[in-house]
Amino acid sequence: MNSEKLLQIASLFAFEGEVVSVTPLGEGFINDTYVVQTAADAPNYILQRKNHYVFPNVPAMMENIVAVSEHIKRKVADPMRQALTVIPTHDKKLYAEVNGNFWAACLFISDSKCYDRANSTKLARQGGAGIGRFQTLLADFDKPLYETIKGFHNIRHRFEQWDAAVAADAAGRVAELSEEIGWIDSRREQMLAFWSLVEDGTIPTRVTHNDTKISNILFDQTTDEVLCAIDLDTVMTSTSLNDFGDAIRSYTNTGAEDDKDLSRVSMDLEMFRAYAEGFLSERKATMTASELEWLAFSGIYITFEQVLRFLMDYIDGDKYYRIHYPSHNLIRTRAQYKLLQSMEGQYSQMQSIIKHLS
Ligand code: GN1
Ligand code: MG
Repeated sequence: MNSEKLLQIASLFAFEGEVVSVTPLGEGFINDTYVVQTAADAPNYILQRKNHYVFPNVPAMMENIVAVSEHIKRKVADPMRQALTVIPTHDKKLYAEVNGNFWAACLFISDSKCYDRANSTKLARQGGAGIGRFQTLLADFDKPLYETIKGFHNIRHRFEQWDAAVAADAAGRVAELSEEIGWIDSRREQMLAFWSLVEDGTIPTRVTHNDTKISNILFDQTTDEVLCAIDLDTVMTSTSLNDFGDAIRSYTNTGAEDDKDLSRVSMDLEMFRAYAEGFLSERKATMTASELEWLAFSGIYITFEQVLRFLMDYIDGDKYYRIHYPSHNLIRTRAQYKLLQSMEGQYSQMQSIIKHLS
């Protein structure tokens, strides 16, 4: 999008100071994100075009984000840096609708940094503590949250979508994917059995982030402590295990999420231990026995779900995730599958680590 258009959109929001530039930021798969630079002493901002295909009800999603952020702000020492501050439009809306696209803005948090990969066990421990704290801060949040993506981490729902996608074969790719499709089908019963424990209440639900990969977390520039979870688009009620599992999928991977060299991809057990230590230091006291029992499995569950979602999008013809080349979703599928196998191979060690820590 050209910079004049972006400046025009930025002018709809109640920013302090004169906007001098709007430039792209980061590698999100879903939304388009920009930094809004302002003149002199005024703060900078984040401007996002929310993906309307992925999030059908952006206004309701923005209400979730504000409600959760205000709740957190009331409890933390530095509310402007430890929670998101949504900036409304001049006419006091939480979003601007421009030619059918939805835009939203928030304050750019100062002295913060973001990582694409976890580079030390210290960072993993901080990340785990940060998400544990996020869940603890929201433990008494009692307003209903809108379900921004239906059945987001619900594998029963995902299998329904999967069966429909394979049957439709929209991009004509199913015939060449029998091996990969087998990876999904062979684990169907196991994954549904886990999810039925959430459905029957054996595993409780709470307010959760649902997209805890490391690039969605802001760390303090100097201390590397977690400041704030950003990307609150998927804050919803779900099992808190999903936040742990999705982070394990991200922090422990010795390769990239879309690594073409599968020999680089595996789960680093020391990173697993460190993330678990951090997470449990905040959450242990409030977790049920069933949550602790299934905590290690949640890494496997979310990584499996990610294999399914990348492959399903490839089968669908690449409609959901942003891709950089035609086979990108297939490459992502294979790399995440390699990670899944590595987790499955180390599952008993993961379980003993959790047992030892809890
Ligand atoms: C997407 O929005 P982003 O890039 O943080 C996706 C996650 C996936 C992730 C894979 C709303 O996250 O669920 O795990 O890509 N978010 C949505 O990296 O689908
Ligand atoms: Mg996201």
